[in-house]
Amino acid sequence: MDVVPYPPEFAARYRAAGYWRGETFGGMLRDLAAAHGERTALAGDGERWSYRRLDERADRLAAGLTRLGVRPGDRVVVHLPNRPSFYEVCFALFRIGALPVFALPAHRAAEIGYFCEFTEAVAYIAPDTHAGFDHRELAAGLKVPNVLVDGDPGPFLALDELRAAGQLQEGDVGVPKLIPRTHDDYIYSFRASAEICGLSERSVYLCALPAAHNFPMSSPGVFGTMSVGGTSVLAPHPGPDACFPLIEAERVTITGLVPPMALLWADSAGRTRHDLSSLEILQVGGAKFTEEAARRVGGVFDCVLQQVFGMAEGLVNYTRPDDPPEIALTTQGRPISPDDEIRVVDDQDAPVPDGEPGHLLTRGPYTIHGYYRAAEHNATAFTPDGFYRTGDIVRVTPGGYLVVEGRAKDQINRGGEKIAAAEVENHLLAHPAVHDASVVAVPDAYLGERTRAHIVARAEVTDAELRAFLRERGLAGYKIPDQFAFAETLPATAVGKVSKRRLRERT
Ligand code: OOB
Repeated sequence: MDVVPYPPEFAARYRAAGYWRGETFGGMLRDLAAAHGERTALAGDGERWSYRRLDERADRLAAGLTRLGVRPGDRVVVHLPNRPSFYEVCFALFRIGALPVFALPAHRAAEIGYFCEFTEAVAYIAPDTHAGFDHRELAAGLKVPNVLVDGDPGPFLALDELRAAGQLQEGDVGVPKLIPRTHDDYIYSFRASAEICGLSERSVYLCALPAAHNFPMSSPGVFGTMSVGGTSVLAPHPGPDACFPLIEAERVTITGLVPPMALLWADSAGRTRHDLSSLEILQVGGAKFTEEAARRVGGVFDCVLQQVFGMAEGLVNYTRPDDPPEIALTTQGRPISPDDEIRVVDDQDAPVPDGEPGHLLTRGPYTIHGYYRAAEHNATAFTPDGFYRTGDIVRVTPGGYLVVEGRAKDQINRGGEKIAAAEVENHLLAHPAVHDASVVAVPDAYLGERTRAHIVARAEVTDAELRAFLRERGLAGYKIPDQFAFAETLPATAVGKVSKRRLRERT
Protein backbone atom coordinates (compact mmCIF):
# COMPACT_ATOMS: atom_id res chain seq x y z
CA MET A 1 0.00 0.00 0.00
CA ASP A 2 1.50 3.35 -1.06
CA VAL A 3 -0.49 5.55 1.30
CA VAL A 4 -2.06 4.44 4.59
CA PRO A 5 -5.53 6.03 4.61
CA TYR A 6 -7.23 7.40 7.71
CA PRO A 7 -9.40 4.56 9.07
CA PRO A 8 -13.00 5.14 7.85
CA GLU A 9 -14.43 5.71 11.35
CA PHE A 10 -11.86 8.48 11.96
CA ALA A 11 -12.44 10.08 8.57
CA ALA A 12 -16.19 10.08 9.30
CA ARG A 13 -15.60 11.70 12.69
CA TYR A 14 -13.32 14.42 11.28
CA ARG A 15 -15.92 15.19 8.60
CA ALA A 16 -18.77 15.25 11.11
CA ALA A 17 -16.76 17.65 13.31
CA GLY A 18 -16.42 19.99 10.33
CA TYR A 19 -12.62 19.72 10.13
CA TRP A 20 -12.65 18.05 6.74
CA ARG A 21 -14.91 19.82 4.31
CA GLY A 22 -14.02 18.14 1.04
CA GLU A 23 -12.35 21.35 -0.02
CA THR A 24 -9.40 21.21 -2.45
CA PHE A 25 -6.51 23.59 -3.03
CA GLY A 26 -7.73 24.22 -6.56
CA GLY A 27 -11.20 25.16 -5.35
CA MET A 28 -9.80 27.26 -2.52
CA LEU A 29 -7.74 29.37 -4.92
CA ARG A 30 -10.73 29.82 -7.23
CA ASP A 31 -12.80 31.12 -4.30
CA LEU A 32 -9.94 33.40 -3.19
CA ALA A 33 -9.63 34.88 -6.66
CA ALA A 34 -13.37 35.59 -6.61
CA ALA A 35 -13.33 37.13 -3.13
CA HIS A 36 -9.97 38.94 -3.15
CA GLY A 37 -9.16 39.18 -6.87
CA GLU A 38 -6.95 42.27 -6.89
CA ARG A 39 -5.42 41.90 -3.44
CA THR A 40 -1.75 40.92 -3.37
CA ALA A 41 -1.34 37.22 -2.67
CA LEU A 42 2.43 36.98 -3.14
CA ALA A 43 5.30 39.45 -3.20
CA GLY A 44 8.90 38.42 -3.68
CA ASP A 45 11.77 37.98 -6.10
CA GLY A 46 10.83 41.30 -7.71
CA GLU A 47 7.25 40.25 -8.45
CA ARG A 48 3.78 40.99 -7.06
CA TRP A 49 0.93 38.66 -7.88
CA SER A 50 -2.72 39.23 -7.05
CA TYR A 51 -4.98 36.30 -6.20
CA ARG A 52 -6.47 36.55 -9.68
CA ARG A 53 -3.05 36.43 -11.31
CA LEU A 54 -1.99 33.42 -9.24
CA ASP A 55 -5.24 31.66 -10.15
CA GLU A 56 -4.83 32.38 -13.87
CA ARG A 57 -1.19 31.37 -13.93
CA ALA A 58 -1.93 28.14 -12.10
CA ASP A 59 -4.62 27.38 -14.68
CA ARG A 60 -2.31 28.01 -17.60
CA LEU A 61 0.51 25.99 -16.12
CA ALA A 62 -1.90 23.16 -15.27
CA ALA A 63 -2.99 23.08 -18.91
CA GLY A 64 0.64 23.03 -20.08
CA LEU A 65 1.54 20.26 -17.67
CA THR A 66 -1.47 18.24 -18.76
CA ARG A 67 -0.40 18.61 -22.37
CA LEU A 68 3.02 17.38 -21.35
CA GLY A 69 1.35 14.24 -19.99
CA VAL A 70 1.17 14.91 -16.25
CA ARG A 71 -1.86 13.00 -14.94
CA PRO A 72 -3.81 12.77 -11.66
CA GLY A 73 -1.78 10.84 -9.10
CA ASP A 74 1.55 11.49 -10.83
CA ARG A 75 4.40 12.59 -8.58
CA VAL A 76 6.44 15.69 -9.41
CA VAL A 77 9.54 16.68 -7.43
CA VAL A 78 9.39 20.44 -6.72
CA HIS A 79 12.76 22.01 -5.88
CA LEU A 80 12.09 25.74 -6.03
CA PRO A 81 13.29 28.54 -3.74
CA ASN A 82 11.14 31.26 -2.16
CA ARG A 83 9.55 32.90 -5.18
CA PRO A 84 5.95 33.26 -6.39
CA SER A 85 6.33 30.50 -9.00
CA PHE A 86 6.75 28.00 -6.14
CA TYR A 87 3.04 28.47 -5.34
CA GLU A 88 2.00 28.65 -8.99
CA VAL A 89 3.56 25.20 -9.45
CA CYS A 90 1.86 23.88 -6.28
CA PHE A 91 -1.58 25.04 -7.35
CA ALA A 92 -1.09 23.87 -10.95
CA LEU A 93 -0.21 20.38 -9.71
CA PHE A 94 -3.12 20.40 -7.24
CA ARG A 95 -5.51 21.40 -10.04
CA ILE A 96 -4.39 18.42 -12.09
CA GLY A 97 -4.58 16.14 -9.05
CA ALA A 98 -0.84 15.46 -9.30
CA LEU A 99 1.26 15.20 -6.14
CA PRO A 100 4.08 17.64 -5.44
CA VAL A 101 7.04 16.06 -3.64
CA PHE A 102 8.68 18.97 -1.83
CA ALA A 103 12.47 19.15 -1.71
CA LEU A 104 14.33 21.79 0.29
CA PRO A 105 16.67 24.18 -1.54
CA ALA A 106 19.66 22.68 0.31
CA HIS A 107 18.96 19.20 -1.07
CA ARG A 108 21.43 17.94 -3.66
CA ALA A 109 21.81 15.02 -6.09
CA ALA A 110 21.68 12.33 -3.39
CA GLU A 111 18.31 13.45 -2.05
CA ILE A 112 16.77 14.56 -5.35
CA GLY A 113 17.86 11.38 -7.13
CA TYR A 114 16.26 9.36 -4.36
CA PHE A 115 13.00 11.33 -4.42
CA CYS A 116 12.70 10.96 -8.21
CA GLU A 117 13.37 7.24 -8.25
CA PHE A 118 11.48 6.26 -5.12
CA THR A 119 8.32 8.13 -6.11
CA GLU A 120 8.73 7.28 -9.83
CA ALA A 121 8.30 10.98 -10.44
CA VAL A 122 7.27 12.10 -13.93
CA ALA A 123 9.03 15.45 -13.61
CA TYR A 124 11.58 17.48 -11.67
CA ILE A 125 10.92 21.24 -11.43
CA ALA A 126 13.83 23.51 -10.50
CA PRO A 127 15.24 26.98 -11.02
CA ASP A 128 18.07 27.41 -13.54
CA THR A 129 20.54 28.47 -10.88
CA HIS A 130 20.01 29.40 -7.27
CA ALA A 131 22.51 30.63 -4.66
CA GLY A 132 25.38 29.80 -6.99
CA PHE A 133 24.19 26.25 -7.72
CA ASP A 134 23.27 25.12 -11.24
CA HIS A 135 20.21 22.89 -10.97
CA ARG A 136 20.45 21.94 -14.64
CA GLU A 137 23.70 20.13 -13.92
CA LEU A 138 22.01 18.22 -11.13
CA ALA A 139 19.07 17.46 -13.44
CA ALA A 140 21.37 16.05 -16.13
CA GLY A 141 22.16 13.12 -13.84
CA LEU A 142 18.56 12.33 -12.87
CA LYS A 143 16.48 9.42 -14.09
CA VAL A 144 13.27 11.36 -14.62
CA PRO A 145 11.17 11.69 -17.79
CA ASN A 146 10.82 15.49 -17.68
CA VAL A 147 12.97 18.31 -16.35
CA LEU A 148 11.18 21.68 -16.17
CA VAL A 149 13.19 24.80 -15.49
CA ASP A 150 11.95 28.06 -14.02
CA GLY A 151 14.26 30.42 -15.94
CA ASP A 152 16.84 29.63 -18.61
CA PRO A 153 16.18 25.96 -19.39
CA GLY A 154 19.50 25.00 -21.03
CA PRO A 155 18.86 21.59 -22.67
CA PHE A 156 15.55 21.15 -20.81
CA LEU A 157 12.03 22.54 -21.06
CA ALA A 158 11.20 26.02 -19.74
CA LEU A 159 8.18 26.47 -17.47
CA ASP A 160 7.55 29.59 -19.54
CA GLU A 161 7.00 27.44 -22.59
CA LEU A 162 4.39 25.42 -20.74
CA ARG A 163 2.73 28.57 -19.45
CA ALA A 164 2.58 29.97 -22.94
CA ALA A 165 1.09 26.67 -24.07
CA GLY A 166 -1.57 26.68 -21.77
CA GLN A 167 5.31 17.53 0.64
CA LEU A 168 9.73 15.66 2.44
CA GLN A 169 11.09 14.96 5.25
CA GLU A 170 13.90 13.21 7.00
CA GLY A 171 13.08 10.01 8.83
CA ASP A 172 15.26 8.17 11.29
CA VAL A 173 16.39 5.48 8.86
CA GLY A 174 18.90 5.44 6.05
CA VAL A 175 16.79 7.31 3.52
CA PRO A 176 14.38 10.24 3.81
CA LYS A 177 10.72 9.37 4.35
CA LEU A 178 7.95 10.90 2.30
CA ILE A 179 4.90 12.25 4.05
CA PRO A 180 1.62 11.95 2.15
CA ARG A 181 -0.77 14.71 3.23
CA THR A 182 -4.32 15.10 1.90
CA HIS A 183 -6.14 18.23 0.77
CA ASP A 184 -8.70 17.79 3.56
CA ASP A 185 -6.24 17.37 6.39
CA TYR A 186 -3.76 20.00 5.25
CA ILE A 187 -6.37 22.65 4.51
CA TYR A 188 -7.90 22.06 7.94
CA SER A 189 -4.51 22.45 9.62
CA PHE A 190 -3.67 25.81 8.06
CA ARG A 191 -7.19 27.24 8.33
CA ALA A 192 -7.26 26.40 12.02
CA SER A 193 -3.70 27.78 12.41
CA ALA A 194 -4.72 31.05 10.77
CA GLU A 195 -7.58 31.32 13.23
CA ILE A 196 -5.33 30.63 16.23
CA CYS A 197 -2.95 33.35 15.05
CA GLY A 198 -5.82 35.76 14.42
CA LEU A 199 -4.96 36.24 10.74
CA SER A 200 -7.18 38.31 8.47
CA GLU A 201 -6.96 39.85 5.02
CA ARG A 202 -4.93 42.63 6.69
CA SER A 203 -2.21 40.16 7.65
CA VAL A 204 1.18 40.22 5.95
CA TYR A 205 3.17 37.02 6.43
CA LEU A 206 6.89 37.00 5.79
CA CYS A 207 8.08 33.62 4.47
CA ALA A 208 11.65 33.72 5.76
CA LEU A 209 12.34 29.97 6.01
CA PRO A 210 12.41 27.75 2.88
CA ALA A 211 8.91 27.75 1.35
CA ALA A 212 8.88 23.96 0.98
CA HIS A 213 9.10 23.41 4.75
CA ASN A 214 5.90 22.65 6.60
CA PHE A 215 6.34 25.51 9.10
CA PRO A 216 6.32 28.45 6.63
CA MET A 217 3.97 26.53 4.34
CA SER A 218 1.14 25.83 6.74
CA SER A 219 1.69 26.92 10.34
CA PRO A 220 -0.11 29.14 9.36
CA GLY A 221 2.50 30.10 6.78
CA VAL A 222 1.75 31.16 3.23
CA PHE A 223 -1.24 28.84 2.74
CA GLY A 224 -2.82 29.90 6.04
CA THR A 225 -2.36 33.55 5.07
CA MET A 226 -3.89 32.89 1.66
CA SER A 227 -6.85 31.13 3.25
CA VAL A 228 -7.97 34.47 4.73
CA GLY A 229 -6.97 36.65 1.76
CA GLY A 230 -3.81 38.11 3.32
CA THR A 231 -0.49 38.88 1.64
CA SER A 232 2.67 36.77 1.79
CA VAL A 233 6.10 38.23 1.25
CA LEU A 234 8.86 35.84 0.18
CA ALA A 235 12.38 36.45 1.51
CA PRO A 236 15.40 35.07 -0.34
CA HIS A 237 16.90 33.90 2.98
CA PRO A 238 15.99 34.27 6.66
CA GLY A 239 18.86 36.60 7.69
CA PRO A 240 18.07 40.03 9.17
CA ASP A 241 19.77 41.76 6.21
CA ALA A 242 17.20 40.28 3.83
CA CYS A 243 14.19 40.32 6.15
CA PHE A 244 14.37 43.63 8.06
CA PRO A 245 14.04 45.80 4.91
CA LEU A 246 11.10 43.62 3.77
CA ILE A 247 9.36 43.96 7.16
CA GLU A 248 9.61 47.74 6.88
CA ALA A 249 8.65 48.02 3.22
CA GLU A 250 5.72 45.58 3.32
CA ARG A 251 4.56 46.27 6.90
CA VAL A 252 4.91 42.60 7.78
CA THR A 253 2.68 41.50 10.69
CA ILE A 254 3.78 37.90 11.30
CA THR A 255 6.72 35.64 10.53
CA GLY A 256 8.23 32.35 11.67
CA LEU A 257 11.86 31.53 12.48
CA VAL A 258 13.97 28.69 13.85
CA PRO A 259 15.65 29.41 17.21
CA PRO A 260 19.19 30.25 15.98
CA MET A 261 17.76 32.75 13.51
CA ALA A 262 15.54 34.29 16.20
CA LEU A 263 18.66 34.89 18.30
CA LEU A 264 20.43 36.46 15.33
CA TRP A 265 17.42 38.73 14.72
CA ALA A 266 17.42 39.73 18.38
CA ASP A 267 21.10 40.70 18.15
CA SER A 268 20.56 42.73 14.97
CA ALA A 269 17.29 44.37 16.04
CA GLY A 270 19.12 46.55 18.55
CA ARG A 271 21.28 48.11 15.84
CA THR A 272 18.92 48.21 12.89
CA ARG A 273 17.66 51.43 11.37
CA HIS A 274 14.71 49.55 9.88
CA ASP A 275 11.25 50.02 11.34
CA LEU A 276 10.05 46.66 12.66
CA SER A 277 7.04 48.07 14.52
CA SER A 278 4.48 46.43 12.20
CA LEU A 279 5.35 42.97 13.59
CA GLU A 280 2.51 41.62 15.72
CA ILE A 281 3.57 37.99 16.10
CA LEU A 282 7.04 36.46 16.01
CA GLN A 283 6.81 32.67 15.81
CA VAL A 284 9.72 30.46 16.80
CA GLY A 285 9.78 26.71 16.23
CA GLY A 286 11.39 23.75 14.52
CA ALA A 287 13.78 23.06 17.38
CA LYS A 288 13.81 23.61 21.11
CA PHE A 289 13.65 27.27 22.03
CA THR A 290 15.15 27.32 25.49
CA GLU A 291 13.65 29.56 28.13
CA GLU A 292 16.80 31.64 28.23
CA ALA A 293 16.76 32.20 24.47
CA ALA A 294 13.03 32.94 24.54
CA ARG A 295 13.54 35.59 27.24
CA ARG A 296 16.31 37.19 25.24
CA VAL A 297 14.27 37.36 22.04
CA GLY A 298 11.04 38.29 23.82
CA GLY A 299 12.79 41.20 25.50
CA VAL A 300 13.85 42.73 22.20
CA PHE A 301 10.78 42.58 19.98
CA ASP A 302 7.74 44.59 20.87
CA CYS A 303 5.27 41.93 19.74
CA VAL A 304 3.77 38.61 20.75
CA LEU A 305 6.26 35.78 20.91
CA GLN A 306 4.71 32.47 19.88
CA GLN A 307 6.28 29.02 20.20
CA VAL A 308 5.46 26.48 17.51
CA PHE A 309 6.19 22.80 17.99
CA GLY A 310 5.20 20.96 14.87
CA MET A 311 6.14 18.15 12.55
CA ALA A 312 5.64 17.51 8.85
CA GLU A 313 3.77 14.31 9.77
CA GLY A 314 0.98 16.44 11.22
CA LEU A 315 0.59 17.59 14.84
CA VAL A 316 1.32 21.27 15.41
CA ASN A 317 1.25 22.98 18.82
CA TYR A 318 1.05 26.71 19.43
CA THR A 319 1.18 28.96 22.41
CA ARG A 320 -1.85 31.20 21.95
CA PRO A 321 -1.38 34.94 21.34
CA ASP A 322 -3.51 35.78 24.39
CA ASP A 323 -1.69 33.37 26.72
CA PRO A 324 0.19 34.97 29.62
CA PRO A 325 3.77 35.71 28.41
CA GLU A 326 5.16 33.12 30.84
CA ILE A 327 3.53 30.32 28.80
CA ALA A 328 5.26 31.39 25.58
CA LEU A 329 8.58 31.59 27.42
CA THR A 330 8.40 28.17 29.06
CA THR A 331 6.30 25.83 26.89
CA GLN A 332 6.07 24.68 23.28
CA GLY A 333 2.32 25.21 23.07
CA ARG A 334 -0.75 23.02 22.85
CA PRO A 335 -2.31 21.22 19.87
CA ILE A 336 -4.34 22.94 17.17
CA SER A 337 -7.37 20.69 17.41
CA PRO A 338 -9.59 19.48 20.25
CA ASP A 339 -9.38 16.15 18.39
CA ASP A 340 -5.59 15.93 18.46
CA GLU A 341 -4.97 12.97 20.74
CA ILE A 342 -1.81 13.10 22.83
CA ARG A 343 -0.32 10.14 24.68
CA VAL A 344 2.83 10.33 26.76
CA VAL A 345 4.20 6.84 27.38
CA ASP A 346 7.20 4.92 28.72
CA ASP A 347 9.41 2.51 26.76
CA GLN A 348 6.68 -0.16 27.02
CA ASP A 349 3.99 2.19 25.62
CA ALA A 350 2.34 2.45 29.06
CA PRO A 351 1.12 5.95 30.03
CA VAL A 352 3.45 7.82 32.39
CA PRO A 353 2.01 9.59 35.47
CA ASP A 354 0.62 13.08 34.76
CA GLY A 355 3.33 15.68 34.29
CA GLU A 356 6.14 13.14 33.89
CA PRO A 357 8.26 13.09 30.73
CA GLY A 358 7.73 10.31 28.19
CA HIS A 359 7.51 9.49 24.49
CA LEU A 360 4.97 11.60 22.64
CA LEU A 361 2.49 9.62 20.54
CA THR A 362 -0.22 11.41 18.58
CA ARG A 363 -3.23 10.82 16.37
CA GLY A 364 -5.64 13.36 14.96
CA PRO A 365 -7.40 15.06 12.06
CA TYR A 366 -4.21 16.11 10.23
CA THR A 367 -1.61 13.55 11.31
CA ILE A 368 -0.66 10.81 8.84
CA HIS A 369 -1.21 7.12 9.54
CA GLY A 370 1.79 6.02 7.49
CA TYR A 371 4.71 7.20 5.35
CA TYR A 372 4.53 6.82 1.58
CA ARG A 373 5.47 3.32 0.32
CA ALA A 374 7.02 2.31 3.62
CA ALA A 375 5.02 -0.64 5.02
CA GLU A 376 7.95 -2.06 6.96
CA HIS A 377 9.00 1.22 8.54
CA ASN A 378 5.37 2.11 9.29
CA ALA A 379 5.04 -1.01 11.44
CA THR A 380 7.36 0.57 14.01
CA ALA A 381 6.79 4.29 13.35
CA PHE A 382 3.08 3.97 14.25
CA THR A 383 1.26 2.06 16.97
CA PRO A 384 -1.23 -0.64 15.91
CA ASP A 385 -4.07 1.79 16.70
CA GLY A 386 -2.65 4.49 14.45
CA PHE A 387 -0.71 6.81 16.75
CA TYR A 388 2.41 8.35 15.22
CA ARG A 389 5.54 7.85 17.33
CA THR A 390 7.01 11.34 17.16
CA GLY A 391 10.35 10.39 18.69
CA ASP A 392 10.08 13.41 20.96
CA ILE A 393 10.25 13.26 24.75
CA VAL A 394 7.70 15.64 26.26
CA ARG A 395 5.81 16.39 29.43
CA VAL A 396 2.37 17.94 29.69
CA THR A 397 1.81 20.85 32.08
CA PRO A 398 -1.34 21.00 34.24
CA GLY A 399 -2.71 23.55 31.73
CA GLY A 400 -2.31 21.05 28.87
CA TYR A 401 0.78 22.62 27.28
CA LEU A 402 3.62 20.47 25.97
CA VAL A 403 7.23 20.97 26.99
CA VAL A 404 9.79 19.24 24.77
CA GLU A 405 12.41 17.63 27.00
CA GLY A 406 14.46 15.84 24.38
CA ARG A 407 14.36 13.39 21.56
CA ALA A 408 14.52 9.61 21.41
CA LYS A 409 14.89 9.37 17.64
CA ASP A 410 18.29 8.99 16.08
CA GLN A 411 18.10 12.38 14.49
CA ILE A 412 20.16 15.54 14.79
CA ASN A 413 18.31 18.84 14.92
CA ARG A 414 20.80 21.33 13.53
CA GLY A 415 19.05 24.63 14.17
CA GLY A 416 15.78 23.23 12.83
CA GLU A 417 17.32 21.28 9.96
CA LYS A 418 16.73 17.60 10.61
CA ILE A 419 19.48 15.12 9.82
CA ALA A 420 18.91 11.36 9.99
CA ALA A 421 22.12 9.97 11.46
CA ALA A 422 21.74 6.69 9.57
CA GLU A 423 21.58 8.47 6.23
CA VAL A 424 24.92 10.20 6.78
CA GLU A 425 26.44 6.99 8.21
CA ASN A 426 25.45 5.09 5.06
CA HIS A 427 27.24 7.61 2.89
CA LEU A 428 30.35 7.56 5.08
CA LEU A 429 30.46 3.76 5.01
CA ALA A 430 30.62 3.92 1.23
CA HIS A 431 34.15 5.37 1.54
CA PRO A 432 36.76 2.61 1.15
CA ALA A 433 38.84 3.89 4.09
CA VAL A 434 35.89 3.88 6.50
CA HIS A 435 35.45 0.72 8.53
CA ASP A 436 32.64 2.04 10.72
CA ALA A 437 30.91 5.36 11.26
CA SER A 438 28.49 6.72 13.81
CA VAL A 439 27.00 10.19 13.65
CA VAL A 440 25.74 11.92 16.79
CA ALA A 441 24.68 15.37 17.89
CA VAL A 442 26.97 17.57 19.97
CA PRO A 443 25.49 20.51 21.86
CA ASP A 444 26.08 23.89 20.27
CA ALA A 445 25.30 27.28 21.75
CA TYR A 446 24.14 28.72 18.43
CA LEU A 447 22.47 25.90 16.50
CA GLY A 448 21.34 23.83 19.48
CA GLU A 449 23.05 20.81 17.97
CA ARG A 450 25.81 20.16 15.49
CA THR A 451 26.89 16.83 14.03
CA ARG A 452 29.98 14.88 14.88
CA ALA A 453 30.97 11.78 12.92
CA HIS A 454 32.90 9.15 14.87
CA ILE A 455 34.98 7.19 12.40
CA VAL A 456 36.87 3.92 12.69
CA ALA A 457 39.22 4.05 9.73
CA ARG A 458 40.88 1.08 8.04
CA ALA A 459 43.22 3.21 5.94
CA GLU A 460 44.65 6.70 6.11
CA VAL A 461 41.93 9.31 5.58
CA THR A 462 41.39 12.93 6.65
CA ASP A 463 38.23 14.80 7.58
CA ALA A 464 38.74 17.06 4.54
CA GLU A 465 38.75 13.99 2.28
CA LEU A 466 35.59 12.63 3.90
CA ARG A 467 33.83 15.99 3.56
CA ALA A 468 34.77 16.19 -0.12
CA PHE A 469 33.61 12.59 -0.60
CA LEU A 470 30.18 13.33 0.89
CA ARG A 471 29.85 16.44 -1.21
CA GLU A 472 30.72 14.49 -4.36
CA ARG A 473 28.03 11.97 -3.49
CA GLY A 474 25.61 14.86 -3.71
CA LEU A 475 24.69 15.09 -0.03
CA ALA A 476 23.06 18.36 1.06
CA GLY A 477 25.59 20.68 2.70
CA TYR A 478 23.80 20.84 6.06
CA LYS A 479 24.17 17.06 6.43
CA ILE A 480 27.96 17.11 6.11
CA PRO A 481 29.35 16.52 9.62
CA ASP A 482 30.63 19.62 11.41
CA GLN A 483 33.26 17.58 13.24
CA PHE A 484 35.07 14.32 12.75
CA ALA A 485 36.56 12.18 15.51
CA PHE A 486 38.74 9.19 14.66
CA ALA A 487 38.90 6.24 17.06
CA GLU A 488 40.03 2.60 17.24
CA THR A 489 36.58 1.33 18.18
CA LEU A 490 33.05 2.55 18.81
CA PRO A 491 31.48 1.88 22.23
CA ALA A 492 28.87 -0.89 22.27
CA THR A 493 25.60 -1.43 24.15
CA ALA A 494 24.70 -4.63 25.96
CA VAL A 495 23.25 -6.13 22.80
CA GLY A 496 26.22 -5.04 20.75
CA LYS A 497 24.71 -2.00 19.03
CA VAL A 498 26.84 1.10 18.83
CA SER A 499 26.11 3.05 21.99
CA LYS A 500 25.25 6.52 20.80
CA ARG A 501 24.70 7.54 24.39
CA ARG A 502 28.32 6.75 25.23
CA LEU A 503 29.53 8.33 21.99
CA ARG A 504 27.77 11.55 22.94
CA GLU A 505 29.68 11.51 26.23
CA ARG A 506 33.03 11.36 24.42
CA THR A 507 34.58 14.76 23.98
C1 OOB B 1 8.99 21.13 12.03
O1 OOB B 1 8.79 19.99 11.30
P1 OOB B 1 9.92 18.90 10.96
O2 OOB B 1 9.19 17.76 10.34
O3 OOB B 1 11.04 19.53 10.22
O4 OOB B 1 10.53 18.44 12.36
C2 OOB B 1 9.74 17.89 13.41
C3 OOB B 1 10.59 17.70 14.65
C4 OOB B 1 9.77 17.41 15.88
O5 OOB B 1 9.42 16.05 15.97
C5 OOB B 1 10.74 17.85 16.97
O6 OOB B 1 11.74 16.89 17.17
C6 OOB B 1 11.39 19.07 16.38
O7 OOB B 1 11.29 18.91 14.98
N1 OOB B 1 10.70 20.33 16.76
C7 OOB B 1 10.82 20.94 17.97
C8 OOB B 1 10.04 22.11 17.88
N2 OOB B 1 9.48 22.17 16.65
C9 OOB B 1 9.90 21.07 15.99
N3 OOB B 1 11.49 20.59 19.08
C10 OOB B 1 11.40 21.43 20.14
N4 OOB B 1 10.67 22.56 20.14
C11 OOB B 1 9.98 22.94 19.04
N5 OOB B 1 9.26 24.09 19.05
O8 OOB B 1 10.06 21.39 12.56
C12 OOB B 1 7.82 22.04 12.15
C13 OOB B 1 6.67 21.81 11.41
C14 OOB B 1 5.58 22.67 11.51
C15 OOB B 1 5.67 23.77 12.36
C16 OOB B 1 6.82 24.01 13.07
C17 OOB B 1 7.90 23.15 12.97
